[in-house]
Amino acid sequence: MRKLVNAFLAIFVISFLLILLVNYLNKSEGYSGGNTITVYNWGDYIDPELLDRFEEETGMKVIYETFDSNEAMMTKIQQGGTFYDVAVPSEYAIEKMKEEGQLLKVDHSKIPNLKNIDERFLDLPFDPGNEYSVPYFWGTVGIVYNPKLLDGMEFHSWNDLWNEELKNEILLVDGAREVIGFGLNSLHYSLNETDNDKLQEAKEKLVALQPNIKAIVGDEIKMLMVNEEASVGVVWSGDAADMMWENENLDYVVPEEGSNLWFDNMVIPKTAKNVEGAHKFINFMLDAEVAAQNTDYVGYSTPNREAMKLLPEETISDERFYPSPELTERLEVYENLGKKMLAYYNDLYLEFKMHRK
Ligand code: SPD
Repeated sequence: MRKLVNAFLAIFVISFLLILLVNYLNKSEGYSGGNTITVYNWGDYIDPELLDRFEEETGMKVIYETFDSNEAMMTKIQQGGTFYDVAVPSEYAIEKMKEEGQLLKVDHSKIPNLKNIDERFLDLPFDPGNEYSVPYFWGTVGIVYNPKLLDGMEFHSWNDLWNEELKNEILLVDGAREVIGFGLNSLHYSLNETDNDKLQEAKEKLVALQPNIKAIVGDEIKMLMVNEEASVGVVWSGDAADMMWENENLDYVVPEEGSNLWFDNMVIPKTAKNVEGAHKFINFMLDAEVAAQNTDYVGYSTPNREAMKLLPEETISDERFYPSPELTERLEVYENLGKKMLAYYNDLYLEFKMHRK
């Protein structure tokens, strides 16, 4: 009898532990392997229908998690304990992750749709030969504004944000490089500035902007601008395009001093559990029709030449989102400034944030 009780107890304990393990793995840290892949992407950055379609077409299950800054994404992956199969960092983050040995090389033979990508977006300095990354979307940083709420006011320069009439009107995207970046741009300095005096000057200038800042926000910036709860926002271009689709009073401008040109690419973290599945997902996202549908949904600019052929002419000829060569001349790509300098940018950003009323 005692043997039977012991056997029963052992089965009970083992089953309980198994349930705990499965729950833990399925929870939030990206469980993949077998027939599952885990994708780690920016918020509001994919048409959810495409995830369903990928699952239907491949029979795989997608676990999908989001982040709101490169810094948050890199910290999470670096801390370990995550098993993301695909992540979507921006250029300077890709360079840093590569340097730190956090990425696997992508196998181009498993991504035949790479041929759909326009050559302008391949072989860029942050990843020569696209050994570790494959283009997803690209864009700029600029000012979205609502002339209807601002008596027809227009924006041409970053310095227009300091206008006293804009008290408590401005929303800022919550990103250290973006905010310190436009502070630097407003002073005609480089977005990759490392000179301490210039960086301090930019931070002080941003502190002086505080009375005009209504809030520093994440993806909710779109809802606030669309609902006309704020009249000005510093945003990524595709979010502006999405807002303008919802509210035709809005306009977007890349200021004359210049701004940031950024590239978000898909990568496979070293800790991936389903490398085969990751390649399948990347290849799927590069299909012309899929990329066109995704572009139409999220509003960002696509690097996919074949997808562009399927998009309405008014989308791809809109120079606010597909900038002309003259405008592109004034844009600058973030460089990987090294661990210490990136941490310094973050510190300056925190100091600026601490001056909130
Ligand atoms: N809501 C999706 C935002 C994605 C924007 N990525 C921009 C990265 C700029 N460094």
